[in-house]
Amino acid sequence: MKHTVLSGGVGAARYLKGAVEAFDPADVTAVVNVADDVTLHGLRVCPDLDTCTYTLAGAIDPQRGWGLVDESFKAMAALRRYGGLDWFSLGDQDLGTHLYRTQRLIEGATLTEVTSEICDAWGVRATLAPVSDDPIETRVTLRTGEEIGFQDYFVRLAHSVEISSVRFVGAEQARPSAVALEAIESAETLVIAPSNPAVSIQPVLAVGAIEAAVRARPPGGGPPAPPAPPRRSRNVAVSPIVGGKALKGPADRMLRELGEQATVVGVARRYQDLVATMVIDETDTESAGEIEKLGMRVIAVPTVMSEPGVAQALAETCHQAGAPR
Ligand code: FO1
Repeated sequence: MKHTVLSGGVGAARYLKGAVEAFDPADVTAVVNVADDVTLHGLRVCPDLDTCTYTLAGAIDPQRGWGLVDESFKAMAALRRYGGLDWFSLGDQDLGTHLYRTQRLIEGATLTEVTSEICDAWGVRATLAPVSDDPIETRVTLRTGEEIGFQDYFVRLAHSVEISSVRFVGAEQARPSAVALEAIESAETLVIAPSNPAVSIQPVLAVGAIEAAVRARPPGGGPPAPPAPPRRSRNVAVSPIVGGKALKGPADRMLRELGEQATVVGVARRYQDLVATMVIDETDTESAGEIEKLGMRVIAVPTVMSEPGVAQALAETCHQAGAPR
């Protein structure tokens, strides 16, 4: 049995924690977004990979959802003294991860290799596969017309400015990582995690071979087969929008600013060609009919993973929904 999850940051990390409780962690692979990655102070920082690693290791700061628990920020305070770039808070222990990763990349290791080494060191038994070892960079165009980097928008400006579009520089040329591609092709179940569809999942799918592999998975799981078009791959997506709101972060506002509906139906529209089953929260049950009209099967269950046991049950539900029958 293999359970593969297209992943961004906090929402995906919580889902993965449930998946490794539900299944043998060796059977769980996350294909992780790298387009939020940034080089600061000469260090390569990979927020989504680190959020997944620290969460699976039980070491994430539960309040912030990023960085390590019991963290200190003395290096940042020292940096501030010199007027250095301090809007992106790198914790003292977290810095060790970025130092190690950067040195290994300089030595010629791939991001896949370094990530595997970091996971081993934290005792993480699930596989975290960067979607690509090549750089991909999310760029955000503001309503004003100015284009800035993702972390500039997300952290420096606290995502408080209106946006009009996003693009993923390098995605077209990026080669999929071998581990990611194999995990998608061989998975019994492929799940799109409850991550921001516009800036966490889209840059994963923007790697052409990754989207093609997701589409090429065998059909099933949806409504009865119509004569045409062919049934969709039996993939499953979990909505990160519950009751019209993002559980964490600005996904709802971003989707609206990008001209989409910030509802479970809007999320389903994004994924309608890729998945046969949408998993939505119970509170959105009334939207099931509209999603079914898109030709998808709907499963409504508790999806708010701050409650104990929810993430594990969610992973089990997704696995059953996406496994061959
Ligand atoms: N998010 C913030 O809102 N402020 C920060 O200072 C910040 C620092 C940070 C450091 C390391 C890391 O791995 C993540 C960090 N994040 C921070 C979170 C992160 O940049 C975003 O939440 C994601 O990129 C969006 O998925």
